[in-house]
Amino acid sequence: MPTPHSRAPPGAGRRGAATTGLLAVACAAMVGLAGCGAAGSSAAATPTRSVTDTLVGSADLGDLHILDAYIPQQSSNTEAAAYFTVTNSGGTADTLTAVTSPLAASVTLHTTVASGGAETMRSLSQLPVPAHGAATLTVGHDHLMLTNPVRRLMKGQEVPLTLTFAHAGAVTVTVPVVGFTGPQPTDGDSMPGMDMSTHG
Ligand SMILES: [Cu+2]
Repeated sequence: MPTPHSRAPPGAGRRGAATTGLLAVACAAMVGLAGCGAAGSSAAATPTRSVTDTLVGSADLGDLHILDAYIPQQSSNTEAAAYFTVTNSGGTADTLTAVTSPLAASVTLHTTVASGGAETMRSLSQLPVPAHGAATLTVGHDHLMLTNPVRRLMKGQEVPLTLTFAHAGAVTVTVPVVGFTGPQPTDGDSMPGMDMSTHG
C-alpha cells in the first residue's frame, strides 16, 4: 500500500529527514511492535533488553562518546528502532544532524509525543548534544528509525550506523541487534496490513 515511506525512493529519506520535522504520524497501531518502541503503554509491550543481552555498541569522536547503542530485534520487515546515548565531555555544544546505515534505506530521528491520550511519532531534523551534557535515545522517547533494512535485523547481527555531528564530524558505531522481551510475532511477518505505514 502506498505510504510516505514506500513512495520515497531508496535514499530519499536521508535528504528528507531535515524537511519532515513537522510531520506528525500516528503510532497508535504500533502497540506491541518493536519497530517503533513508542506506543507501548505497558511494560509488556515495550521492547526491553533481556538480561542476557549485554552487547552494546560504542564509539568515541573527540569529546563525544556514543554509548549503549543497541537495536531491538525487529518484529517488522520494514522498520527497526535504534537507541544510544551521546555524552559530551567538552565545552562546545554539538548537534547530531544525520544518521546513515548501509543496511537501511533511510535512518531518521524520531521522538514520541503524547497527544490527547495517544502517543504519536514526530520526526526530528536534529538532536542537540549540550556541552558537558548528553543526549539519550530511549524507548518511548527519542529514537532512530531504520526504514526498509536490506534484510530483516535479527538478534546477533551488527548494524553500522554513521552519525554525523555539526561540529565533531562523523563516526561509525557498530550496533548490535539484541533480543527483547516484548510480544513477538509467531511467524516471519505477522500482522499484515498493520505494518509501519502509519509511521512517518
Ligand atoms: Cu519512530
